[in-house]
Amino acid sequence: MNIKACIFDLDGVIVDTAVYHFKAWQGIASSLGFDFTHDMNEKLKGISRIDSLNMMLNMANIHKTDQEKDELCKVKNTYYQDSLNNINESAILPGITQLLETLESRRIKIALGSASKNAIKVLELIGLKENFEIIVDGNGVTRSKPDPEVFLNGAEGLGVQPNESIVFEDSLKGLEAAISGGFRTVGIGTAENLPLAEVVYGNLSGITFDDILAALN
Ligand code: B16
Ligand code: MG
Repeated sequence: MNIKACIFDLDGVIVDTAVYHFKAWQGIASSLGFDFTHDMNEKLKGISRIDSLNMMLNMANIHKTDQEKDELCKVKNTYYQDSLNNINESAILPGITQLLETLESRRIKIALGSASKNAIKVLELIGLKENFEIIVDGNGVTRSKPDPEVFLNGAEGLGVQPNESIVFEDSLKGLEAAISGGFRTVGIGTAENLPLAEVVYGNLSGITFDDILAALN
């Protein structure tokens, strides 16, 4: 195995913002008169804003026009951006800072592969923007995860092959994207929620890069 790069998802892998997406969607659901549960949220993780809204409306059997959907997406993003006021480097998830330092010292390339259009703002707020050589986010892709576009663009930008790169993901849709693109995979979460990952960690606290390489071998 010759790993040359790591490509990280943002929300739920680098930073603890998945809960803010969840709360923002809960606000939208409650304005539409239904409860949005954790189980429903798990299905939305990793996909674009509009795809998330469409999935949520389908779950609740609610029909909206394209214009109404556009408005609901704007309101959801306002809720989400309001909660970003609380974000600073303390929201970086356990083990991430240490792992990024190790990767840099071992000259392993680092990219971001996120569905979020707020990715750069979040990276700036937590002070990690400069750690990423390539940032591919929701503004730079045309197809949402589980399409591999976001990760393939990241690998291409870094000049590495997918099978030389590890994708770190907290969502099933993101893992599907990584696998169909031919990447190695690390899941962040539970094996129950992320059965497709080659290895799953609850978080990366105390997990070294060598631990990860050994687990993928
Ligand atoms: P935005 P990731 C994803 O980010 C989130 O998991 C998902 O919940 C969110 O709907 C999506 O970004 C779009 O985010 O509304 O900020 O453009 O996990 O791919 O880093
Ligand atoms: Mg995520």
